[in-house]
Amino acid sequence: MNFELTETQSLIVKSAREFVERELKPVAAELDREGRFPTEQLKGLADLGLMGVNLPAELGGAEAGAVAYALAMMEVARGCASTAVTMAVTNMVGEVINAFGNDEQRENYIPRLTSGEFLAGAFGLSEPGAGSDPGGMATTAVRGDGGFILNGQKQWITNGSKAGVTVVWARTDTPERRLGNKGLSCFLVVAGTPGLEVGKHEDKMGLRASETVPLTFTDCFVPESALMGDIGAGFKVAMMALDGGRIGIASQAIGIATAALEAAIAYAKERKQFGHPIADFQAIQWMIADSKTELEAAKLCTLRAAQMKDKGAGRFTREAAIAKLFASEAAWKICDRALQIHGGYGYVKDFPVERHLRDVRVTRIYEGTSEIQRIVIARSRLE
Ligand code: COS
Repeated sequence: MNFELTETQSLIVKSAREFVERELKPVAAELDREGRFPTEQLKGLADLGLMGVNLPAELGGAEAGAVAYALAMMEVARGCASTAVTMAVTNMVGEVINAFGNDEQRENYIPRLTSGEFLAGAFGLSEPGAGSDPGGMATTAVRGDGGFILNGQKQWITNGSKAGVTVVWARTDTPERRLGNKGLSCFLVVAGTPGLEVGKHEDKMGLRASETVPLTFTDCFVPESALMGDIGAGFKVAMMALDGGRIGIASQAIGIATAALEAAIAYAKERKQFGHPIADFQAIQWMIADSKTELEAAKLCTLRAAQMKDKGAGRFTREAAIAKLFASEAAWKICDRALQIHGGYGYVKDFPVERHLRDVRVTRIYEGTSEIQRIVIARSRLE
């Protein structure tokens, strides 16, 4: 086991941290307040190679690996959680195309995602009636002349209207012979394709500068070349992409919690009650100690899963689920304690912890709820 960072990993962390201090932290509260998509900031991330951290250099990626990606995500989320989720989904889309796309798809899409020509990518798996159970989705792709015709609706799509390309899952089995999760296939749908309509922006509790929309497909024709991977193999593509995605969300949760803990420590040193900074009181010290301990444990779980991914020695499904479950649940508690340390000031928008608490909540839900992570972990022990 090696806890030292490589030169490349250190460089990625350093450039992400500098960017966050200079470009993200100063504007994060404003982006949240105005619900403004971080267009300029994303271009800055692309210039640093952070829109394709674990993608090949020949396709414009940083080729720095999954550990470097997790560390970069922690830094970016420490500055602005909304920008971080936009970056996370774009990296995930680049990686899924790299892993499952053919050469033409890789060369067509990945350089545009990594360079920032495409502001973002999107991942179209969930539906109004299929969240935790993607095998029950209803969107269909029926073979037509020279391609497929998509019909259906996708829900909770991060970057939905901003994405140059969206990975869309649809049923390619027939109504007469439904095949459950073996009846799904995967398509690359470019922005502006006729029949693809973006719905109303969700008015979310947190991550308000990120975009979440439904997408509707009405007789939406995509050419044969849009099919990614084999017919019927889409479920496994989604699961494998989510294994990596969950490391990203664990890292996002850690970044948000780090910012909350930093804010709590600064406030505790400054705020005086009973003639002392509240940091002198053991009740506050214990909260800080518990938060720091949980944060370090979350980082270890997350970097272990990322290291397994980097080694490429097989599935890291359970480790990614452990990281996502532990980091998101711990981050929620850390943000709550940070708010508690701020007292009444934590409950108003003048201090950042209120935003951190709102932002972190969804990490226990998206890319697989905590309950789904527990299923994945338990199954891996019981099988
Ligand atoms: N990597 C590779 N293959 C995987 C896999 C993974 N991570 N997870 C499952 N598979 C394979 C299984 O090995 C199985 O293959 P075989 O049929 O060849 O044996 C197949 O996929 C079906 O797996 P399983 O029976 O476990 O599927 P379930 O329908 O029971 O679903 C869970 C399993 C619940 C884990 C899955 O549906 C899930 O992760 N749901 C949450 C989805 C999610 O995160 N949604 C949020 C969307 S993004 S906001």
